[in-house]
Amino acid sequence: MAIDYSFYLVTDSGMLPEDTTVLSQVEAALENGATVIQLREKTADTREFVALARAVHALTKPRGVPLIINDRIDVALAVDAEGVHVGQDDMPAAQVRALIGPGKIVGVSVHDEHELQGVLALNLPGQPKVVDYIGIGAVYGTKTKDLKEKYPIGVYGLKRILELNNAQVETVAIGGINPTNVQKVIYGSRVSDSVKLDGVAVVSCVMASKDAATASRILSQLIKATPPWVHLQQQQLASNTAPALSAASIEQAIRELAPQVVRAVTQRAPLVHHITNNVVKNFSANVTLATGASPVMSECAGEFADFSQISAHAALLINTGMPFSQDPDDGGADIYLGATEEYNKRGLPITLDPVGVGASKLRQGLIKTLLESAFFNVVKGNEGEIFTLHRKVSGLMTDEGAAEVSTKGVDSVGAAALRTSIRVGRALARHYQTTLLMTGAEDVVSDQSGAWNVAVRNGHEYMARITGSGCSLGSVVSACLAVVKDLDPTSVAAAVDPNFLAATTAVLLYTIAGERAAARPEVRGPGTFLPTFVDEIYLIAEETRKGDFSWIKNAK
Ligand code: 3NM
Ligand code: MG
Repeated sequence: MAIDYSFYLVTDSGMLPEDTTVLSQVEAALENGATVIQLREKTADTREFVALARAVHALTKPRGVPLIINDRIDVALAVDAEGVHVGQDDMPAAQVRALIGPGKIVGVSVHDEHELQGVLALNLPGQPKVVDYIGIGAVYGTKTKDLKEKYPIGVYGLKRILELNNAQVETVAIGGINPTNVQKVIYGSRVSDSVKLDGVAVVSCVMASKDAATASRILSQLIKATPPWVHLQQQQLASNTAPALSAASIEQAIRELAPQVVRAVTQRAPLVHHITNNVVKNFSANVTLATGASPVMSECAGEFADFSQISAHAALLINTGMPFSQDPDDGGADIYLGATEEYNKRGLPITLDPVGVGASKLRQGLIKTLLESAFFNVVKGNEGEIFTLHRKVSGLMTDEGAAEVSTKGVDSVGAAALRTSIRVGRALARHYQTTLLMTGAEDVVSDQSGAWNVAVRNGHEYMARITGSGCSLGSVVSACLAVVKDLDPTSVAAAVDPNFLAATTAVLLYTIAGERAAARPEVRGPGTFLPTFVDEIYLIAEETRKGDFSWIKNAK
């Protein structure tokens, strides 16, 4: 009989809130969507464990939910549980199967490719399975289990294991999974319609919850729902084999559509919710207003849900220039993830600006957690930041190109480096399934399929001499993202990825405004440039609103 592994709860009596028991938490989860229960009691005496197992079985069995016992084959046999789960240091799976017989479920923990091969080798062709499913982890850092040397494998490590398993045994992911990241775990690891996770396993997000019923219900809904951002991923899967488009056809599409995006910003006045750093808040707010959009700045988790519902045209910008916490493991990722959850689940666009990712390990950990937990429509950064993402965060970097990239500063790009930039941008865009914008002397945009790549040559050196010009470009990207869904990008010859269109439009508006400002007679240096730059963004937006699209002719 097929087992529904989709919402797999693992118990832990060591983290129960006051006035709850393992039984009460399990019952709340069963009433709210849990499809498998694993009893994992590392410290219980045998008699106590058997009694608890019997009581839990009395809850699961009438509901048709399998009860799986961690490690203790004797306990599983004693209560006639539906299965056993063993770790790599427990009794070998073949022995477990021999003891509990053919009709039961056997699961094994797997942390890497080597352990996967060990498990797959046990299942011989033409014979009943020794191992039915694997628990793959830890996906994220977790305080529930001491994982010793075993680092979190991340969503992309998980995906590699799913690929190698190739649906030979069923799969659940475990480790640090909760409502803020569960959809990324499920969809970010998906290889194809048939090679994907069968379920997610959680401990603390239910067992340590004061309201296990609500926690379970929220998790169950997220597991069942298809996230609004998934259609973009599917486009990517479909277009992975598409040939790269010619530069001329990309340019033609952008010239046609970019003014329409800017006009939509002036018409819709989208909300751009910033979680950003103190240095640039004021400037970013002014730049946002100049485009015709409305800025809001909030780092207050309690209002993220409300902000994400103020307008159908809203976008979130996350700028990591001021991490929230001292925690070297994640730099306060919880605050950011509270916001990404709200915007992701409503299908509203999010931009990530990984400011200063090269500066500290804390930021690298934070940004890795964000990229592996949420879906970002656009990731934008300067050359140094994007190369750091590639080299130190993504795990993508091979020796190929390493020397070339590592010797590059953040200030200038030569002709050879432009090729490197495009290659790195494209690799990251595909890896993170996002549009990637790398700013530099030439700004490079790559869409998530790798088919669309463009380099923009507009701008002025004063832009690098005022503070916040990179950060505020993120505001303009977000404003464009918030309205781009209203356009019909299929109306041009080649269908344009809307995220790519928004990012490219923002760069063009921003850098052409910079050029125009620098050319004004009253501008004598960065100080006079700054207010004039804001003026020119405003003036371009105003011209465009009135139907004058001529500024786009300056695009290089
Ligand atoms: N096994 P939480 S991680 C029980 O990687 C367990 O094998 C893991 O707990 C593995 O959902 C883990 O609270 C703990 O992070 C998962
Ligand atoms: Mg064990």
